[in-house]
Amino acid sequence: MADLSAFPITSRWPAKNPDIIQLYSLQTPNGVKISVALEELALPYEPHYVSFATTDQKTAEFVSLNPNGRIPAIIDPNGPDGKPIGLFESGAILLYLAEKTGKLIPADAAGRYETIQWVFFQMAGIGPMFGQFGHFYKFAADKVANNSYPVERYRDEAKRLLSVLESRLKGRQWIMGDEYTIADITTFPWIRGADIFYGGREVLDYAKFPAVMDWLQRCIARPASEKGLNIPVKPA
Ligand SMILES: N[C@@H](CCC(=O)N[C@@H](CS)C(=O)NCC(=O)O)C(=O)O
Repeated sequence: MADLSAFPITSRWPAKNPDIIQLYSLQTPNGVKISVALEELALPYEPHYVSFATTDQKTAEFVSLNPNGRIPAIIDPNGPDGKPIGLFESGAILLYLAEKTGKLIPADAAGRYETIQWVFFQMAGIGPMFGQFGHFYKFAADKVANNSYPVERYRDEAKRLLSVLESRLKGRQWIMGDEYTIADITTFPWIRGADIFYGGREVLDYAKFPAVMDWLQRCIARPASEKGLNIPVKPA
């Protein structure tokens, strides 16, 4: 049985089965990327619920794994050289899982880098810009009631990024063409999230991006991806 005692996070979230991947997460756009990937890969894993209501993500135990105090994070007891590895940053975790299994990423070098390029496009563009849009449009709307600039700034940038994605997806089934990859998995939860968490469908003109909308439905229609969107479940 793997010994995870070197990871203080396991004292707050004990591993029932320390031989499988431990996931520390919540059903947010960044969090579900990892449960979606793990479900698609059919890898055994143990999800742990990190509650924002009790700021679990800022506790000493959580920060010992991710000094940035944000979900998602994982421990893989069977990391490189068979040793346990802890990882944070959703893009890094997705790349790790894809390389570990040789799945969800093309085998050829050019396709691999092209996929990584689109993963970075989400990580550096869609995630931060959509996140700021959601902040000002929904969560801090009262703080900018007298200043329309923050919402306009991030709304327009989010729409610009959607138009880049629209061009890429026109005539393609997935971001990388015929293969469903970590580029899709890192991106679709954000497009879905801006609608269901921020109520941004109209203000972001979703109807003007039909290729993105059709692709989003294809992503969600995948049984493993759909399952991953609902993990981790809040403990009773
Ligand atoms: N770049 C990071 C961003 C992680 C992130 O912002 N996670 C959010 C949830 S989607 C979070 O933990 N927020 C809680 C907080 O900021 O305290 C990643 O992709 O893993």
